[in-house]
Amino acid sequence: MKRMLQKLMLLLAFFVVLPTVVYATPGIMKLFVAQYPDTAGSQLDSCRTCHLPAEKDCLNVYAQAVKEKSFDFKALEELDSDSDGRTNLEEIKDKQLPGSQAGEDELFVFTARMGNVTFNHEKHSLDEAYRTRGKCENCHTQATFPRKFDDNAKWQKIAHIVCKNCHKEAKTPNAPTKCKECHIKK
Ligand code: HEC
Ligand code: HEC
Ligand code: HEC
Ligand code: HEC
Ligand SMILES: [Ca+2]
Ligand SMILES: [Ca+2]
Repeated sequence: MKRMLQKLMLLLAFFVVLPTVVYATPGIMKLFVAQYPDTAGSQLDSCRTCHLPAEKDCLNVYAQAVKEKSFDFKALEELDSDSDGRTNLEEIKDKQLPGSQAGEDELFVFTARMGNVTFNHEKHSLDEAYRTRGKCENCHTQATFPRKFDDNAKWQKIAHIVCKNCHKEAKTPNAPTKCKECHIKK
């Protein structure tokens, strides 16, 4: 349990607190980029491709499949590991994340009939102005959002409490409180 915790802290440090630090075990990262050279320098050229959102042993659903197939990337190309309707290969070709429903790193778009809500996770977790700096529990508790972006789940109730309340308390026009400020129709 303690080891697991240490591992989690380690990963957390790499992905959330120190995203620019290069870590010294890039082996699997290199394997991936060698398999898909077009991904070099793209958002997929990042540990996040396989390690966020961590589901089991610090691996996301794509990485679990990678491990299961003993790093034979081709064997997983036709799967849709993250259930967002696109195969792993289609996503990799488009530089989209095969193990997460987020379209871009740290940018979650909740599709809604009212208009889509775009949530900037990085700013909400790291930027002082968002009043959450480092306090993951402002949003992640047993009763609120899980640490996995899932656009297929229904978040209206929780979002209208957690997101709206803080925005109201923040008392800044930068924190939207009106329907059409959060729900943007294209
Ligand atoms: C293509 C997917 C992929 C990428 C990209 C990737 N990893 Fe991994 N990583 C894995 C898999 C799969 C395992 C588990 C290997 C095993 O258990 O045999 C793993 C294991 C690890 C572990 C060991 C965890 C443990 O259980 O001890 C660390 C640490 C780690 N990766 C860090 C990184 C870092 C840092 C990067 C970026 C430089 C990275 N990984 C990029 C797939 C990936
Ligand atoms: C202001 C609210 C907020 C704060 C603060 C916040 N998160 Fe999140 N986080 C979210 C929401 C919303 C989601 C998407 C949840 C969903 O779709 O159910 C999410 C998703 C995630 C995911 C999954 C990413 C993915 O690609 O699926 C991880 C990992 C995560 N959070 C970690 C953290 C950590 C670690 C912290 C603290 C450093 C933190 N969060 C702080 C709101 C927040
Ligand atoms: C703990 C407080 C807090 C929570 C919880 C929170 N926000 Fe915010 N949010 C802020 C603040 C403060 C700002 C304005 C920051 C500034 O002054 O630039 C903001 C700004 C925004 C903005 C506009 C600027 C941007 O970043 O795009 C959007 C959209 C937004 N939040 C969506 C959400 C959604 C959706 C949730 C729930 C999943 C949420 N927020 C949860 C504090 C919060
Ligand atoms: C702080 C941002 C925010 C504000 C303000 C806000 N919402 Fe939402 N709303 C959300 C989020 C996030 C969801 C979750 C979307 C999902 O479940 O994928 C949501 C979900 C919904 C849904 C269900 C999903 C759908 O398909 O439409 C409805 C309806 C809705 N909101 C209506 C409203 C109305 C009406 C208002 C104004 C009274 C409002 N919202 C204000 C963020 C906001
Ligand atoms: Ca997919
Ligand atoms: Ca995806």
